[in-house]
Amino acid sequence: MKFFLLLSAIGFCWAQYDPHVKSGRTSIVHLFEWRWVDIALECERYLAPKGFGGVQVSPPSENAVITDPSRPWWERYQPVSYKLCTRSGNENEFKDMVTRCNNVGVRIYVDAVINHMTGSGVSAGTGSTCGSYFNPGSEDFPAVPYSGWDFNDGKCKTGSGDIESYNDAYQVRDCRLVSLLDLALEKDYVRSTIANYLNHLIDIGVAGFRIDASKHMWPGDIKAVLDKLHNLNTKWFPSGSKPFIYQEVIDLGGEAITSSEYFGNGRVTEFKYGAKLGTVIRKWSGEKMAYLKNWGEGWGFMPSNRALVFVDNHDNQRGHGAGGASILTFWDARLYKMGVGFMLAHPYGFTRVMSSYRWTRHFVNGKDVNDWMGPPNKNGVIKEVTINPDTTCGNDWVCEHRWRQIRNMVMFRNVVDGQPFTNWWDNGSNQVAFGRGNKGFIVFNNDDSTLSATLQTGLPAGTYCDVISGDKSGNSCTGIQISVSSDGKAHFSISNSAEDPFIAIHADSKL
Ligand code: AAO
Repeated sequence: MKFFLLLSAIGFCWAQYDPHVKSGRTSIVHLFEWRWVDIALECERYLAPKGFGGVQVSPPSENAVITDPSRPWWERYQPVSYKLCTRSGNENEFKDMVTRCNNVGVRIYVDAVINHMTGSGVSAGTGSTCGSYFNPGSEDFPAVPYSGWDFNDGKCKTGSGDIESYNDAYQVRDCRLVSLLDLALEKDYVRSTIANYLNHLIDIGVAGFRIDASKHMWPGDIKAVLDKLHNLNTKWFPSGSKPFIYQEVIDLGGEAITSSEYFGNGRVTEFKYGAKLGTVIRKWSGEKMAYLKNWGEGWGFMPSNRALVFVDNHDNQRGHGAGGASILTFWDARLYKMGVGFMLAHPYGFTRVMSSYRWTRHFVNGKDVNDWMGPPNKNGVIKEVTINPDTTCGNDWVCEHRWRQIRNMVMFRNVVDGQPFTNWWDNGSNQVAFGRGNKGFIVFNNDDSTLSATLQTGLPAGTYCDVISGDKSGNSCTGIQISVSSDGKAHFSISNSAEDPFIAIHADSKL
């Protein structure tokens, strides 16, 4: 029996649900559209010292260069080959990034675009990030190579060849997503070609994959590809480790396809999480923070150990994908910090922090017509992520992960890792608090009046620094100080007009 338990424990740790982050680290960050050289530096100068577990990088595979509109961010979701050659950098730069990040214990997860190639309407030629020829009209991608035989045209039954209804699982998997040429993943040649691409990345040292548009592939076809994958590179990972897999499936309910169909392959993105959390923190639809008491499975979310969670992602922060207007982003910084703070304090799911760039929004009838705008660039070349004297980023990189409140909550999550959800308190409205065993405690005031309460924190007696209003610095706090008495209780006072109306303390912020 004991032997069996040991085997199943190993089975879990070595499996596709495990992110393979360094022990004690619990979150990853999506460095959207960053160059590989900047990510390598960020791993060394910031992510490792601040306790981040890993980075999701933008698709590294060669893509079509889109000129109308001019170089949108979404051109990277239109592959023309699997050469590691994009605006973020070339193969040598990619390898250097993976090596340097792994050497400081920060993992790299690749956004793998394997459901499709470019849009059918993109013009043929060598307008690609590495100069490879391709012809969407004749479905010819010689740099892979793929030809007409490798696409799903025969299987799709809609008149347009595109997905016309999300209520029909066959259309969603066999037809084209917004006219993107749909690969025939039932073919062994296609499966092997994709597996070769992913194995190349695994051998370089990546720790896993976000599988883009997973909803648009049959779970069995994804499994057939995963079954061909190598174990992770033993230079950095225990032998027998499988790549971490998280599949992008948007399931807000009410469609033919559900997230649970994909659990066998790995984790799945839980899109209900950000949509609901945004609604609660914005206080829309009669929602209040008091209702978060049973957040997680209690809200109809997937099992925690299958969920990849986030407040916003690169799509829904600009109106693409799903979630709608409730999604919190850096544009609503005050509410956003509370949302990310709540996510990182709460035990549910494996957490991903978003790191964005600023663009010029222009709303016409409620829609941002500039939702396509690519990263900060000069003549199309992505700009360097510069670091200001106050540690924030320049050149229009937002770097939410460097905001004190978010960076410190990433550390909070590391400190409370494995501790139970405890000592919930609420005022029946939008003042709530909870602890994580005897390691951490967090209090929110999202009401229109001051919070003043003496609460059981579960923490040992002592003086703690609030990591939201400041940091612990030597033997003092740069922000608010909280005294926990010998019975574990502490008094909290949070004005509803505070810059950040929440307070968080943990074992490592104790003086
Ligand atoms: C671009 C152009 C297109 C052009 C195409 C080809 O914009 O006009 O036809 O090139 O030339 C990204 C961009 C796309 C871009 C594409 C390729 O977002 O605009 O197209 O690159 O360059 C669906 C998918 C999901 C996908 C999401 C955007 O299921 O997989 O659309 N996300 C990933 C990436 C994304 C990328 C791709 C996939 C493609 O993260 O960046 O696209 O590689 C429903 C469905 C969802 C569906 C949404 C949007 O959602 O459930 O599955 O997502 O619709 O179509 C309520 C519902 C909710 C519903 C939502 C919206 O909230 O509850 O379920 O409304 O209707």
